[in-house]
Amino acid sequence: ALRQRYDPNLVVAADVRPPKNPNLLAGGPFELLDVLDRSRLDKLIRQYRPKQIYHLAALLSATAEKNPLFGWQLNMDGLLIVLEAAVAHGVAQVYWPSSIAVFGPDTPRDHTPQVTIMNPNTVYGISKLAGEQWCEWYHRKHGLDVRSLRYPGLIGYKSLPGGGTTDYAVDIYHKAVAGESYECFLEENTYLPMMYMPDALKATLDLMHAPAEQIKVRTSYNLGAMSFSPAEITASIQQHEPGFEVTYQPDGRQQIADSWPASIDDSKARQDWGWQPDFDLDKMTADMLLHLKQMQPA
Ligand code: AKB
Repeated sequence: ALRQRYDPNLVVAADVRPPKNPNLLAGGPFELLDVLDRSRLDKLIRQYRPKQIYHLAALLSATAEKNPLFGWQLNMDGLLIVLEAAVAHGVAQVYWPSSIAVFGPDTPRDHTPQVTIMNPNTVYGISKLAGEQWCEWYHRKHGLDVRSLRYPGLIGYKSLPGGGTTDYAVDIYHKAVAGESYECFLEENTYLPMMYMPDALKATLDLMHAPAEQIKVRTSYNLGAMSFSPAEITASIQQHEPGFEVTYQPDGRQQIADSWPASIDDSKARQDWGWQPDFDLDKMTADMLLHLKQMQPA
């Protein structure tokens, strides 16, 4: 998305291993970078002199529960290393995603407000909540223009599921297109806040390009688009694939999902910088199925 908006040669992609997506290699500069390696990050910042850093590296909820200490180290130290480097090198802006995982079992589940009881009970959620407070601190103490969104479950056709609790809603489309049935790891009536990737990209770029005086929340903004259950996404897919079947075998991820909001009040993002999603469940389903079918080997 950034390479479509800017000169692609000025957008440096970085990851800890070479990307599977060939566009990242062909579309502009790519650098191998472990975000925990401060000296390499310093070297790359000196080399490319970026104006903005989008720092996305993290372990997601289900993976971090299995590997808690590394989850904490990557999610927390990774953020602090980027914030410190941005201040040291005068990088103008930092983007860092938070998540609905900052909320916990004591949080009101429906239309979860921007400011409410948090008490997350996953390693990932604890790291995201602490990260939000660090972002606010770097803004207040160092004047760093760091901005953040609490992403709901993100659904896209370009990347495969990556260890999240909301990932069933990505996997299910792949199975439907492959003509297979799907065994869902959440119960059929578990509602979670979700968003289609084009909306997430739009929100991220809109937030980053909004005038600084409009950004009133320096922890992280609630962000919503839709809320659905496994039964509802199944029904949406069945409108296109009537023979598609789903069975339910909840595992440890059910507990994580039960501790998160079912829907989000994002009125602050709408007021402050004009957030408005484009996709609902059925529109997303039509677009996902179309793209995944086009990507299938002939
Ligand atoms: C996850 O499920 O861990 C993520 C998230 C909601 O942050 N997709």
